Amino acid sequence: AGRRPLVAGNWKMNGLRSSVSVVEAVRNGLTPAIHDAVDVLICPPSTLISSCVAATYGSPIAIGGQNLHAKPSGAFTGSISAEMLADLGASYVIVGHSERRAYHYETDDGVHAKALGARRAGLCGIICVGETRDEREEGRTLDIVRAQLAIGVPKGATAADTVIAYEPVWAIGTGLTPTPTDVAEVHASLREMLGRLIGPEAEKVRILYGGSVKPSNARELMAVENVDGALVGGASLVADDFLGIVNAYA
Ligand code: G2H
Repeated sequence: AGRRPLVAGNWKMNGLRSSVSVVEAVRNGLTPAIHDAVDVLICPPSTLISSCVAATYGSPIAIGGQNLHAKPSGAFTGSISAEMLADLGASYVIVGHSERRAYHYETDDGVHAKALGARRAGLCGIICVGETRDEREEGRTLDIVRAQLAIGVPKGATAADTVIAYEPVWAIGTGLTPTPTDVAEVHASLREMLGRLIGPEAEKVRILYGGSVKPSNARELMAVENVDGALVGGASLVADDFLGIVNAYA
């Protein structure tokens, strides 16, 4: 459906100022031909957004946040709004990553509010969904991810303001990945659910796969129907690994 692949790095809580050199190395490793074929995004910790934006100035690499508060401003000590991320030059923000859901008790309603916040500030929200190992073993994967999508995705979402990321919780940081057949099944079901939620626009929305994506498995995952890119954690911390994955999608 002519969806442009997106490869997004999620640094999680990793990186000091010296890590901006990784962004510089990624920038230097990307050719115009790669940029023609794939969108590249790096989501460093909030503390590094400014310096990463500066390090990618004039390049098509986008910089994003990993989380946001749903409100634009107010008495919310320690929180960062979409407006603040946008003000720094971020253009994307990850919403409802499983680690936020697990360790910070984020709910699907909270994800919905944050996705609205991202849109309000002109950011593209990457809404994450995924089942736990128990849910998969109980055969509830599709029910779980479809419900997360139905509640999380705001009405009127478009391909410009929304990306979906399917991240099976049991595959995150574990080295385990679902089979291409499993990924295809989930992504097709998410696409179908998106169609119910937002109509024909669903065909344009990118659905990323995330969870232990590495240079060695990126090509196989990217060949799966309805996989429109990758959300990369651990492997995005090493420039050569991240470049290897970007190359697989180019
Ligand atoms: C899933 C992924 C990136 P990793 O959390 O969001 O991390 O690639 O380390 O499994």
